[in-house]
Amino acid sequence: MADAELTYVADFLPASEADSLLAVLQGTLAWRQDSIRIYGREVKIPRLQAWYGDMEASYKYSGLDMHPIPWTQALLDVKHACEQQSNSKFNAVLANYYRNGADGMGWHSDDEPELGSNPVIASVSLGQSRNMDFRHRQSGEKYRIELGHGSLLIMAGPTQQYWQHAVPKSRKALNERINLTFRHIIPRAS
Ligand SMILES: O=C(O)CCC(=O)C(=O)O
Ligand SMILES: [Mn+2]
Repeated sequence: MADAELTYVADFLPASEADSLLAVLQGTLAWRQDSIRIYGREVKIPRLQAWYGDMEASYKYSGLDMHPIPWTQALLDVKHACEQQSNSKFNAVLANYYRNGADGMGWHSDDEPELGSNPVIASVSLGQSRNMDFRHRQSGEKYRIELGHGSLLIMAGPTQQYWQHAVPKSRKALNERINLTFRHIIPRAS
């Protein structure tokens, strides 16, 4: 892919570790279904989310003010593994819980100002494999990759500047999937 820097590590977590992490996160994270305003109407987003991180990492996501909950040990362990693999530091994670094929995430880039330019984002996938689609903002060129159980996708360099990504809904009866996207939020001056 031109104008992108993507690394996919299929076997980032051994299957048994990925299995137990999925169960732990399912049972222990503070999952919530947020709403966004579209044309003045409150619409529930089609997935559950939870935002964890260092206190310095407050963040706006799709117009929502997200205040991080302090790290759990399970999240810290994955964070450290992601930091080693990507040679980067993270201070927050957005956890996404896709309950079935009717859950998904629309086209967007992770290009909020709090992430700075050329952010490194480490994205761990657990459970049901789901597709991630990429679409180049200028050329419209498209790519699809499948994000498997225990995998890591690192997005870096100009990826967010030139490409949008999405997790499309599916009419198939899909099982649940948890995704963790580790980010580095530039602390706000206050
Ligand atoms: O679920 C995924 O793999 C993608 C999540 C994502 O793009 C995000 O949280 O910004
Ligand atoms: Mn994203």
